[in-house]
Amino acid sequence: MERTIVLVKPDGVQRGLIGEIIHRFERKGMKLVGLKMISLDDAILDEWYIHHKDKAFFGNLKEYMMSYPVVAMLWEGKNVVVTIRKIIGITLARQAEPGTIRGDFAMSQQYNLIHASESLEIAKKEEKLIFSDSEIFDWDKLDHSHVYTKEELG
Ligand code: 3AN
Repeated sequence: MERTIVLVKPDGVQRGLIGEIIHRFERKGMKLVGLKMISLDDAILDEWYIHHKDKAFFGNLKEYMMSYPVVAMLWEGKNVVVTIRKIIGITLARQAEPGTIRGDFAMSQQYNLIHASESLEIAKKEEKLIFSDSEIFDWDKLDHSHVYTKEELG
Protein backbone atom coordinates (compact mmCIF):
# COMPACT_ATOMS: atom_id res chain seq x y z
CA MET A 1 0.00 0.00 0.00
CA GLU A 2 1.13 3.56 -0.69
CA ARG A 3 1.42 6.35 1.85
CA THR A 4 1.01 10.05 1.15
CA ILE A 5 1.30 13.29 3.08
CA VAL A 6 -1.55 15.77 3.52
CA LEU A 7 -1.23 19.16 5.19
CA VAL A 8 -4.20 21.24 6.28
CA LYS A 9 -2.60 24.61 5.62
CA PRO A 10 -2.94 27.72 7.82
CA ASP A 11 -6.10 28.90 6.04
CA GLY A 12 -7.72 25.47 6.51
CA VAL A 13 -6.83 25.50 10.21
CA GLN A 14 -8.16 29.06 10.63
CA ARG A 15 -11.37 28.27 8.78
CA GLY A 16 -12.16 25.30 10.97
CA LEU A 17 -11.88 22.70 8.21
CA ILE A 18 -9.53 20.20 9.88
CA GLY A 19 -12.38 17.83 10.80
CA GLU A 20 -14.09 18.15 7.41
CA ILE A 21 -10.85 17.27 5.61
CA ILE A 22 -10.09 14.26 7.82
CA HIS A 23 -13.70 13.13 7.45
CA ARG A 24 -13.49 13.06 3.64
CA PHE A 25 -10.45 10.78 3.60
CA GLU A 26 -11.81 8.57 6.37
CA ARG A 27 -15.14 8.07 4.59
CA LYS A 28 -13.31 7.19 1.38
CA GLY A 29 -11.80 4.18 3.18
CA MET A 30 -8.24 5.36 3.68
CA LYS A 31 -6.19 4.55 6.75
CA LEU A 32 -4.68 7.32 8.89
CA VAL A 33 -1.20 6.27 10.03
CA GLY A 34 0.18 9.61 11.31
CA LEU A 35 -1.30 12.89 12.56
CA LYS A 36 0.11 16.00 14.25
CA MET A 37 -0.06 19.78 14.44
CA ILE A 38 3.24 21.51 13.69
CA SER A 39 4.75 24.90 12.90
CA LEU A 40 6.70 24.72 9.66
CA ASP A 41 10.05 26.51 9.58
CA ASP A 42 12.22 28.09 6.92
CA ALA A 43 14.46 25.05 6.41
CA ILE A 44 11.56 22.61 5.88
CA LEU A 45 9.81 24.98 3.49
CA ASP A 46 12.94 25.54 1.39
CA GLU A 47 13.04 21.76 0.85
CA TRP A 48 9.29 21.38 0.54
CA TYR A 49 8.81 24.01 -2.15
CA ILE A 50 12.19 23.63 -3.88
CA HIS A 51 10.37 23.50 -7.26
CA HIS A 52 8.93 26.99 -6.56
CA LYS A 53 12.10 28.65 -5.26
CA ASP A 54 12.52 30.91 -8.31
CA LYS A 55 8.84 31.91 -8.51
CA ALA A 56 7.71 35.43 -7.62
CA PHE A 57 5.27 34.07 -5.03
CA PHE A 58 7.88 31.96 -3.15
CA GLY A 59 8.47 34.51 -0.36
CA ASN A 60 4.73 35.03 0.21
CA LEU A 61 4.12 31.29 0.08
CA LYS A 62 6.70 30.60 2.80
CA GLU A 63 5.47 33.46 4.97
CA TYR A 64 1.90 32.18 4.68
CA MET A 65 2.89 28.57 5.46
CA MET A 66 4.65 29.79 8.64
CA SER A 67 1.86 32.18 9.70
CA TYR A 68 -0.04 29.60 11.79
CA PRO A 69 0.40 25.91 12.54
CA VAL A 70 -0.57 23.25 10.02
CA VAL A 71 -2.04 19.81 10.60
CA ALA A 72 0.04 17.08 8.99
CA MET A 73 -1.36 13.65 8.19
CA LEU A 74 -0.04 10.47 6.67
CA TRP A 75 -2.68 8.45 4.80
CA GLU A 76 -2.29 4.89 3.58
CA GLY A 77 -4.18 2.96 0.91
CA LYS A 78 -4.05 1.58 -2.59
CA ASN A 79 -2.84 4.26 -5.03
CA VAL A 80 -3.53 6.98 -2.42
CA VAL A 81 -1.22 9.55 -4.03
CA VAL A 82 -3.39 9.86 -7.14
CA THR A 83 -6.68 9.37 -5.30
CA ILE A 84 -5.99 12.11 -2.74
CA ARG A 85 -4.85 14.56 -5.45
CA LYS A 86 -8.22 13.98 -7.15
CA ILE A 87 -10.12 14.52 -3.91
CA ILE A 88 -8.36 17.84 -3.19
CA GLY A 89 -8.89 19.38 -6.67
CA ILE A 90 -6.71 21.72 -8.76
CA THR A 91 -4.43 24.45 -7.33
CA LEU A 92 -6.61 27.39 -8.50
CA ALA A 93 -9.36 26.66 -6.01
CA ARG A 94 -12.07 28.85 -7.54
CA GLN A 95 -11.92 26.70 -10.67
CA ALA A 96 -11.64 23.38 -8.85
CA GLU A 97 -14.41 20.88 -9.51
CA PRO A 98 -17.37 20.93 -7.10
CA GLY A 99 -17.12 17.87 -4.90
CA THR A 100 -13.38 18.32 -4.41
CA ILE A 101 -12.15 19.89 -1.15
CA ARG A 102 -10.81 23.01 -2.88
CA GLY A 103 -13.85 23.11 -5.18
CA ASP A 104 -16.22 23.06 -2.22
CA PHE A 105 -14.45 25.32 0.27
CA ALA A 106 -11.89 27.68 -1.33
CA MET A 107 -11.57 30.54 -3.84
CA SER A 108 -7.84 31.32 -3.97
CA GLN A 109 -4.73 30.04 -5.72
CA GLN A 110 -2.57 30.48 -2.62
CA TYR A 111 -5.14 30.02 0.14
CA ASN A 112 -6.27 26.66 -1.16
CA LEU A 113 -6.57 24.90 2.21
CA ILE A 114 -4.61 21.75 1.67
CA HIS A 115 -1.43 20.21 0.37
CA ALA A 116 -1.06 16.64 -0.87
CA SER A 117 2.11 15.03 -2.24
CA GLU A 118 2.12 15.05 -6.03
CA SER A 119 3.97 11.76 -6.62
CA LEU A 120 5.05 8.70 -4.65
CA GLU A 121 8.66 9.87 -4.74
CA ILE A 122 7.70 13.27 -3.30
CA ALA A 123 5.43 11.60 -0.74
CA LYS A 124 8.43 9.65 0.58
CA LYS A 125 10.56 12.80 0.79
CA GLU A 126 7.79 14.76 2.55
CA GLU A 127 7.09 11.92 4.97
CA LYS A 128 10.73 12.05 6.13
CA LEU A 129 10.61 15.84 6.52
CA ILE A 130 7.58 15.70 8.84
CA PHE A 131 7.26 12.34 10.61
CA SER A 132 9.76 10.33 12.63
CA ASP A 133 9.43 6.52 12.66
CA SER A 134 7.84 6.56 16.13
CA GLU A 135 5.09 8.89 14.86
CA ILE A 136 3.95 6.44 12.18
CA PHE A 137 1.49 3.77 13.29
CA ASP A 138 1.18 0.34 11.71
CA TRP A 139 -2.28 -0.82 12.81
CA ASP A 140 -4.89 -3.21 11.45
CA LYS A 141 -7.89 -1.39 10.01
CA LEU A 142 -10.59 -3.97 10.52
CA ASP A 143 -12.90 -2.72 7.75
CA HIS A 144 -10.23 -3.21 5.06
CA SER A 145 -11.80 -6.53 4.06
CA HIS A 146 -14.93 -4.53 3.14
CA VAL A 147 -13.06 -1.67 1.46
CA TYR A 148 -10.86 -3.84 -0.79
CA THR A 149 -11.27 -7.27 -2.39
CA LYS A 150 -8.88 -10.10 -1.37
CA GLU A 151 -7.08 -9.66 -4.70
CA GLU A 152 -6.60 -5.94 -4.10
CA LEU A 153 -5.26 -6.60 -0.61
CA GLY A 154 -2.75 -8.98 -2.21
P1 3AN B 1 -0.54 22.07 -5.41
O1 3AN B 1 -0.63 22.49 -3.95
O2 3AN B 1 -1.89 22.03 -6.07
O3 3AN B 1 0.29 20.85 -5.63
P2 3AN B 1 1.72 23.64 -6.36
O4 3AN B 1 2.67 22.59 -5.86
O5 3AN B 1 1.88 24.14 -7.76
O6 3AN B 1 0.20 23.25 -6.15
O7 3AN B 1 1.88 24.91 -5.41
C1 3AN B 1 2.14 24.79 -4.05
C2 3AN B 1 1.44 25.90 -3.32
O8 3AN B 1 1.95 27.14 -3.78
C3 3AN B 1 -0.05 25.96 -3.63
N1 3AN B 1 -0.83 25.08 -2.80
C4 3AN B 1 -0.36 27.40 -3.38
O9 3AN B 1 -0.57 27.66 -2.00
C5 3AN B 1 0.91 28.11 -3.82
N2 3AN B 1 0.84 28.62 -5.20
C6 3AN B 1 0.94 27.89 -6.34
N3 3AN B 1 0.83 28.69 -7.42
C7 3AN B 1 0.69 29.95 -6.93
C8 3AN B 1 0.55 31.24 -7.53
N4 3AN B 1 0.56 31.40 -8.85
N5 3AN B 1 0.40 32.31 -6.72
C9 3AN B 1 0.41 32.17 -5.38
N6 3AN B 1 0.55 30.99 -4.74
C10 3AN B 1 0.69 29.90 -5.50
